[in-house]
Amino acid sequence: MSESRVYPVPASFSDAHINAARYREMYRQSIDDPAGFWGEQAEQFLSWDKPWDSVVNADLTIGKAEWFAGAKLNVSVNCIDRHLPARAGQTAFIWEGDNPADSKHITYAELHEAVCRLANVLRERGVKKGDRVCIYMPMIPEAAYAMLACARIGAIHSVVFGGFSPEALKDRILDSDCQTLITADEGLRGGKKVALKANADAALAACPNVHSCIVVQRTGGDVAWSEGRDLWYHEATAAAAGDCEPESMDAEDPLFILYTSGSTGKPKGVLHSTAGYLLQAAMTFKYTFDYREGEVYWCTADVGWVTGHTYIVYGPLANGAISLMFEGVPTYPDAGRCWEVIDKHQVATFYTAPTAIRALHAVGDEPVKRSSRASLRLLGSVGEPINPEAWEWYYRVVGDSRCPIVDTWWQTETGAQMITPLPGATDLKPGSASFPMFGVDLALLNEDGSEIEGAGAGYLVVKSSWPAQIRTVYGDHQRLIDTYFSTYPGYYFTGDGATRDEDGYYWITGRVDDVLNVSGHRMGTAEVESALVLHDKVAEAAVVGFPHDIKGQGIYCYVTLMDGEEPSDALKQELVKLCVQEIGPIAKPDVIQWAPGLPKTRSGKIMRRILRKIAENELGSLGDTSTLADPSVVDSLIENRAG
Ligand code: 6R9
Repeated sequence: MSESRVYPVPASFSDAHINAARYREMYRQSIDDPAGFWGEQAEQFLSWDKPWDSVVNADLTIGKAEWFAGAKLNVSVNCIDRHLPARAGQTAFIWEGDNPADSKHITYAELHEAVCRLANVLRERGVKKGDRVCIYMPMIPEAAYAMLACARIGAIHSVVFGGFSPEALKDRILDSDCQTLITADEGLRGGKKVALKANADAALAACPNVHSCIVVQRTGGDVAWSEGRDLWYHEATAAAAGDCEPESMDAEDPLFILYTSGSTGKPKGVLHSTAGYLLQAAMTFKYTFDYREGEVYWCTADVGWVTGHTYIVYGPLANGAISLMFEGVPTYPDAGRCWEVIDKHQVATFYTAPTAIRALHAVGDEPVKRSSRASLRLLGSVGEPINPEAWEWYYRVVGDSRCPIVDTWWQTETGAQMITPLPGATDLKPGSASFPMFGVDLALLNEDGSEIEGAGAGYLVVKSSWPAQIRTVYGDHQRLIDTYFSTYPGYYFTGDGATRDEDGYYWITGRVDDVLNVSGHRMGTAEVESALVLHDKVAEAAVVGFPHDIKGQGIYCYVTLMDGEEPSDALKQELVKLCVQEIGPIAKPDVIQWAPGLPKTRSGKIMRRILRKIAENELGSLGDTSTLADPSVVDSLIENRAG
């Protein structure tokens, strides 16, 4: 667990927004007096149309969180309009295209105009407050305009990752009954085109309620057209007014839905509301990244994930920051791309995922050393546990042993960072997300639900409400309660395990449920299993994760065929294709093992623990197999272990 090395706060951060004493004082206040603390933050960070009647009204036993009741505000005004007097000509977004020759700056004034025009187009198409709008986009500024245009008129956006398949897109559109889709002709990633409009057309064939599909022209490639339903973004926005009256929203009105994987069933539409989410996004952005006026900040996430929502769009813009948005991939045209971009745009803060760090580490130091990176001040990590080797490389080679690393733990459901070092306050331990953020009241629980005091290992839970807390699972409030608030009544259950060392540092050990983390992307084992059993030759499938050098976790599938069906390589390929088709390329299985039988208890429950051990090749520690209906199944699986 504990790494021996500790990296103290560097002298260059002695004037940081938050130092160690300030962290302790603010953290204490935030826990002892949440209403006082968050009330002050709310005045400092946001502009309100109407003040609140009460700061917080929450009850975790029923999953209820209500923040700033009675208050009114608009998110797009907070992210754009209020900055205009001082920053109209300042860059809001730097866009770096897939092709290194393509980049541009978008000022706050330009952002305002673009968002207003699109908001007007949406209104003209009949989109009103509370309507759901699906956004299926490449990483282009219009993706952010679309989110902010929804926020401006009070529509609820649901961004679906541009790498998802038509099938996955369709499911998400239908689940929240989105009636408007914003997409592009094609995306461009690593020099390859992604057929977004064609995917959208395939999805929309099964979505009769979608009345409008707004299409950004990104590549100019040929697309099919549905008259009446489809409209070109550039034509519609050119004809719309450049000013748009914002909708004054209640603090608790929904801002967005974002689908994420759980351990069972279909993806959950995590719903976030307006004020609490924006406040915590804004506060964590400023303090975690010690953001200074005028600095260039770069988060490499896709806007299809929560990190892109909170730390490319809402957190930075609420602070009037300069946020870099990157269309491409870290290895195109070569593995030096990120470091080149850092020099090109004088990036001060670089926030990425361990999977990218490991992949770039694997290529060696040369592509890094080609660049200067003198502008860098701070590095960040998010999405999965970062192994100490990757941490050390990131620190020494990328950051020249000069830049602290903030390893930020949080979730789609938490909305904003929950555990993180603060660069001016926290001595760093490689691999530890360290301490809770302001207002985050954590505990570690034993299996029986009792709290662990001091050092120990257990289930990570949150003890009291935080402003950016998930409000509901769209259309299924009971699922919110069942998933997060029932396992340990009175607590929010994260689904993660963690240890706490003698100094109080938290070390996240990973999911304790049937959720995989593949390259930082969450995926339920059940989702992959459902895709596999769609094949008519497949009788049953069980999917587990196994350690993967680059991806963190790989996907290992045990597949039982129907009686009389013969295993073959061709069939394996069909199954791989099926997963990609149903979910997307991120769900591509790494290993498929034919399993004539699966280890089951006498009540028919698959013993995943055993399947995990076999996939991990930890055959010495299979544990008790005597409760299995047929223990010999295990021997046969071991004998035929794949990969
Ligand atoms: C923001 C985001 C959430 C899950 C979470 C945990 C893992 C995220 C981490 C981390 C260790 C970190 N996770 N950050 N594990 N250290 N710094 O990633 O949201 O996609 O919902 O994933 O990711 O397992 O439960 P999301």
